Amino acid sequence: MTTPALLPLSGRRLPPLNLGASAFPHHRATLRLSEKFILLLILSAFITLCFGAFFFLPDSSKHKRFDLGLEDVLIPHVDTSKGGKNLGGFLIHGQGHDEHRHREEEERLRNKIRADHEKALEEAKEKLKKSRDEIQAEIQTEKNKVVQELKKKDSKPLPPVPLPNLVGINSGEPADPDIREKRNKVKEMMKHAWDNYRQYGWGHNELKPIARKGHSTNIFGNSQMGATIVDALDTLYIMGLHDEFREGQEWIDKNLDFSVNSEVSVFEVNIRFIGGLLAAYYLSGQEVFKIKAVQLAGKLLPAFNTPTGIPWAMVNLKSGVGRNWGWASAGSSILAEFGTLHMEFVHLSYLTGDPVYYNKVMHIRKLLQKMDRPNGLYPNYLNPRTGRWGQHHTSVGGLGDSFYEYLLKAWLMSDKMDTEARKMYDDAIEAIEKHLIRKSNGGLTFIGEWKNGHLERKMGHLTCFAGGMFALGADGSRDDKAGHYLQLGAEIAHTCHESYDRTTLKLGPEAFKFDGGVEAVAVRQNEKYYILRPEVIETYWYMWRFTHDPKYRQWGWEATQAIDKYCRVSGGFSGVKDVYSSSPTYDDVQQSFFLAETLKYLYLLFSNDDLLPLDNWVFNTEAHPLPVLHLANTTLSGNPAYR
Ligand code: DMJ
Repeated sequence: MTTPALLPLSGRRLPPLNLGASAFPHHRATLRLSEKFILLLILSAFITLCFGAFFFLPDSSKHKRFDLGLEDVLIPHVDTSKGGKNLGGFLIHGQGHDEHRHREEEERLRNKIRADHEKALEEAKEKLKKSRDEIQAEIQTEKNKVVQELKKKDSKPLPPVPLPNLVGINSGEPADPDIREKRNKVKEMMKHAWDNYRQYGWGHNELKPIARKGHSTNIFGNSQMGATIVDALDTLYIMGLHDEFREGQEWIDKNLDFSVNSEVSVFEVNIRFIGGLLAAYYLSGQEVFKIKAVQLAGKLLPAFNTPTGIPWAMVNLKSGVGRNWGWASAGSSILAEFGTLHMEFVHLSYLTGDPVYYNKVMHIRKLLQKMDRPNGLYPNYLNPRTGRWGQHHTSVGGLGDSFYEYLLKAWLMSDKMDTEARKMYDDAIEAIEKHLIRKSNGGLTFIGEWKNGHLERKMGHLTCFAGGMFALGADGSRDDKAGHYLQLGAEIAHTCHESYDRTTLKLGPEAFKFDGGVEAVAVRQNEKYYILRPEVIETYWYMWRFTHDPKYRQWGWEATQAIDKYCRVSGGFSGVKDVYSSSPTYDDVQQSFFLAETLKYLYLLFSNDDLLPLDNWVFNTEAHPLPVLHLANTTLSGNPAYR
């Protein structure tokens, strides 16, 4: 005979309990009624016992749910060496004394849970007596407390390091009244740009000077990070606009917060925010800028978590998740982006004593050194997953530009000790001269772009920065070709000036051609805009510093007047959509780099050379000056400064 199957509490069916032959071998025949009855009695007693055990033994998960630090109390019971056994959460003790202690403990816990419940209920009742506003105010106070605590934790002072030699932070006032007047005009333009941003776009990333409201783009993510404030700080300082500088500092101190769920461009945030904050720190000595720069840098580090260590283009500041731009050659990272971190990251390691930043950028350099380069050129795209080049496109303008700039500046910033960087620069420039630099029929030197095996005879406004770079790198060049590179810089400056001079507004187009009878002129409608970019003026300034040829000040003044005439509106400065049109329309954006770079380079052009001398300061690609670090060879991992 077989009894009906027993259903355990879990609901899973057990195999039928055979109480026949194997259970009672002497009664192979059917069992008598009385025996059946006794068996049933035993069974029901057994079931009752199981139920009792289930309800009365302690349930550890139940305790944990209301636990207020009770775990510590429960854990010692799981000590099997003292005779207790841990059976899937149930504790069974072999000794009576332990059992007693255990029951007492259990009772204590129950009482505590009960008391906590009652307390919580009381508090809830109290809360409900309050008005909605009162409750909200209380929640806000609690939140603020947490934020303040976090801030205190994040704002710990960094270990002091010896400040580098900070020379040349002076007024740089020129003696010549005509030059002084021009310089004052530039300062007035800065004030106009700042005041309007202050009034209409404060805290936003940029300003829409016509709509008179804030503006932003995806490079800054979806948060109001005050890009214009951070980018403009050092220009304000240099110009002696100290009240404005203090306003900016106060905003940064109180509002600049990087714990935001926002996906930003690693490159842009590095050059504008970290570069801007570091420069503001070195110029003013205000600790807050250094602290903010280090906090932000920490948020960028997860972008380097790729199979190769080549960082993603974008990173979410909160989650640390990175990714690349959808348009960049099959998910590649971009040379000018991952190759434009070195200056800022070396300074971060210097100021914090933490080698992590330095190691990240040196890893990129080492990886690039190992790679084959088609014709000695660096392609613009590199896949961070495979470590292989993407599309073979080389440019000294957009996508490539500041990579070359940072090789040269890494050498200069290390007080010319980082000879590895200088060699990489020299090699790259030789290949660029051979494959990309040509003379037009009309005798204009231009830098084209290498695209899939052929040279495109087009030059971007962005490429015009290279005139200044060649001049800056002339001293110390291979085979002592200083004269040659200074001349090359002058030729590029001349070509870029032509690109301005051949327009109606005397402002340069975004890109211009040297093809089909066209020289230094934009052909396509979507290349005719000017968005307040600095590169041409940047080259004028470097050329001025190295040659003192007055034509550079003259060209700079032409650009100043054109910007003031055609880009100035009552709400700030705006880009224009067509530099060949006599009635241009505005793009309604006041770019943060207009305050960081364009106006700063103009101001320096009309200042004395002892304001931020180039022997002591190196300007990052966003025109933020960083001091030369007189360190031992920064390419050596044994350098004590980075140990
Ligand atoms: C700036 O943000 C930097 O100069 C960058 O290197 C490229 N160009 C823009 C301004 O044109």
